[in-house]
Amino acid sequence: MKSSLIIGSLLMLCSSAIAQQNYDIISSSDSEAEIIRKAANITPSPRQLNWQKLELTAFFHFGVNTFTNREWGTGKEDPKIFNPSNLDAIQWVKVAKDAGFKQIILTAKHHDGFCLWPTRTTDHSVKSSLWKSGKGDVVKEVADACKKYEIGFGIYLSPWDMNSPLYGTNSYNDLFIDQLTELLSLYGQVDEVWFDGANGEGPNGKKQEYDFDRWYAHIRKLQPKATIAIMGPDVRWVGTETGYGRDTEWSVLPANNLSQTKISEDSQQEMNTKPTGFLKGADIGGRDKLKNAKGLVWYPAETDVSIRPGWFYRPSEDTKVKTPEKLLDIYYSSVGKNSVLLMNIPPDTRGLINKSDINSLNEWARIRNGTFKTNLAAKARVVSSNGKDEKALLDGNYKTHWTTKGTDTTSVIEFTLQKSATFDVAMLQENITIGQRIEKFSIEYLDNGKWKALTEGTTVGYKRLLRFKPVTSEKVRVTINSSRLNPTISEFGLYKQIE
Ligand code: FUL
Repeated sequence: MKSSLIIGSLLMLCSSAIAQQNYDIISSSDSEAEIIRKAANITPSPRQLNWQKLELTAFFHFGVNTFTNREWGTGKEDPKIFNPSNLDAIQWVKVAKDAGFKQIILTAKHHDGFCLWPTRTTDHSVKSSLWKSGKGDVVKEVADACKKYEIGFGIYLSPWDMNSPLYGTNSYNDLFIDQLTELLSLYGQVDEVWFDGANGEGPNGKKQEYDFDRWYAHIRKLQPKATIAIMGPDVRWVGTETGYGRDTEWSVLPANNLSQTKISEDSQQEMNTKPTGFLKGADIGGRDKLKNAKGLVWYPAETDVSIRPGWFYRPSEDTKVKTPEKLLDIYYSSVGKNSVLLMNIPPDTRGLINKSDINSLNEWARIRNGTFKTNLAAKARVVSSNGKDEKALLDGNYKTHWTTKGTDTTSVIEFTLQKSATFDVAMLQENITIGQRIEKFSIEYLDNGKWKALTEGTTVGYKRLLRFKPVTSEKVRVTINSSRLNPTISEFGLYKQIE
């Protein structure tokens, strides 16, 4: 599929059923100032907004690779090797829910083509395995567990299929549609469909031309609320699988640079550590990137990472599970940088999440919950230069926001705490239902009557978290140095990270 067609469908699909617009067209007569004004007014679609608010989502990579200790299978695996001794999807989902995840995504089919549900499209599935004498359905068990715990359910369906004899022919696109039909109509609500970028050769050495347009339209028809991620129009891959997003993260990007083909080529590696292709670079949506744009689109970043070195479970990695401190750092560098975190927690050969992973997740959740429980600025007195609705900054309601009067794009907001407090984390949230606008800000604190620099940043977006050495003060001020249009802030917070 040509990338220009994908971009066309990106724009078309983004536009369906939205009140405000999550894209805009640039005309050749638009000045640079007009392009920036347009960018500042682009807003997420309702499904993109709901997705962004999840903040934490989890991946379950599970399949034949779990039993072969491989990252990528071959497609030639005997389905009989899939035989978890004690599979309990309720345990998986409870572990995820307890750790704060709001949605999970299951690898219904990975690149090896083995299907975790008894599909009618191939025998290469749980149906041919020894597990539950071929009568089991992992997709159903996970979907039901998500309903029980009231968290979102998503599916990963790998376009690349190393097993299907049809791969590399037009009929594969039909087979893929049939697989989508099963997954999107037999298991209740599906909240996210995740298409991997990896696209290698099938069993006959052929590569496939994916019919993305047809797949997207089919998903919209069967599950209109589902976001389509990565090789899809709603959610963008941040560009690395390390868990670390960029400091400057714009959700509005030039549409003409969005080559899905390029994403696909760039992800032909088992574990990406560096941004590749057009996703490379510290800032992919800044003014210099927009000035030659043909169109603009809301295309927010998702940061995916595994809690272990690999995506699938291996016993040898039980001692290499990321520590709670590392997970915390990843949290600040993904959720705290205008992105949604997608963390993989791979079930083991028993079909259970391993103790080592649970311990790390629980401790991580304890630190996060303890830290963000008390906003030390909650009862502060607020004044701002040429600003309005200061109360909105601390009302705990994302929908209300502070902004500037007239056409001001800069401002200083001063917070006087009820009493002096010690803090080492600051939080800012822009109201993205108005648009993403802030380009540069700094935060200072009053120390013995003198303002001292605390931290600074560029973009804010849905959420920006900043860590610094603990300081004790009763006055803090946020300076917005530059913004694409009137800046907005929905919420502000100061916190002390707990031990
Ligand atoms: C990559 C895949 O190749 C990995 O195996 C994994 O599924 C990851 C989430 O995406 O592109």
